[in-house]
Amino acid sequence: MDMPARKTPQLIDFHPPRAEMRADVLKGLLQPQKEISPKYFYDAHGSHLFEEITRLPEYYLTRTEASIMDAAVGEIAHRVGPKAAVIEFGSGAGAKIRVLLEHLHEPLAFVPVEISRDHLLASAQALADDHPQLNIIAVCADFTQPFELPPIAGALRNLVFFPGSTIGNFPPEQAVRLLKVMNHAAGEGGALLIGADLVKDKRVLEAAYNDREGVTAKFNLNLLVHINRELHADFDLTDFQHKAEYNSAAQRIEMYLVSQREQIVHIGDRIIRFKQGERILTEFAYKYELDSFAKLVGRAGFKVAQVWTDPLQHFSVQYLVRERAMAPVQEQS
Ligand code: AVJ
Repeated sequence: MDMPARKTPQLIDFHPPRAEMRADVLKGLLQPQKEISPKYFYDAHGSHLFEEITRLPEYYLTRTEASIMDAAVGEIAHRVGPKAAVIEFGSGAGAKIRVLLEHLHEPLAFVPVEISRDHLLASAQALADDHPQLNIIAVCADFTQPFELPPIAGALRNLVFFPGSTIGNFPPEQAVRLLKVMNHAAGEGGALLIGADLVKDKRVLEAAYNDREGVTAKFNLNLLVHINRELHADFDLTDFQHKAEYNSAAQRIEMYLVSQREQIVHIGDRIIRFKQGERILTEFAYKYELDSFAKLVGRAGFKVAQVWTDPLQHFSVQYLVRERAMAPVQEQS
């Protein structure tokens, strides 16, 4: 039997060069509060560890969002209407888009935007095999910076999809800046379907980021492995410890790597000094109240049209319509 010709998705590659990562990491480590961006968690092993996190009993986010999506996808498809182009920011392994694409009415195009090229290509190819009629344009880019989206002929609406509460990684000012990029991507008449984690009992939150198996600790420490490999650094993993705590005043989980002793680390030809107990900030995970989230997205020209939550109100999936056009703002660096 003849196999049908396999369509290969188009790739648009804006992958940032290594020099950019080096400058960014050094800049963060030279601040009084040392920090490394959570976007560097996601090398191949880090992406694999994150997949493992999503299956942990304590990590309620992914499975709660999936159950909300399962219940809401009919209403979502109705709101989106036919012949939409779906643009997913940070598509990862591409698991979340499937339920949406299966329920949308004749979706025209799917544009995954993802910094990990391997993940992007593998998931785009798998989707192309299952949806031969769908125009798939894979964009390899750091979506925290404005980037050029390919034009999609014939789409009646753009739907930006940003699941997983990845928005929680960004402090309010940065979140608004990113939402403006999404506003621009959504375009005239467009919408944003976004997953946002909600404020809840501190014990539930802290358990989700301090799992008993220690997978989150491995995920956090793998950041240093990634930097060692990519930037010729010599972080010793046994000299740093994972820490995650909920800051109730700021309504966010803060994740750190804590130096276990006074030490010196080399990054190429640069030297970084650590005191004992000094912490590198590696991630924020903001948690929201529904009204403060509505205010946040309002600053980026979006209006909340519908919110779906789970019975325990642990997580929310929100359909935002673009009310006002917003120009994306380039980061000052
Ligand atoms: C991918 C940003 C949603 O904040 O829960 C999981 C990443 N970090 N465990 C989150 C993460 C530690 C995750 N987000």
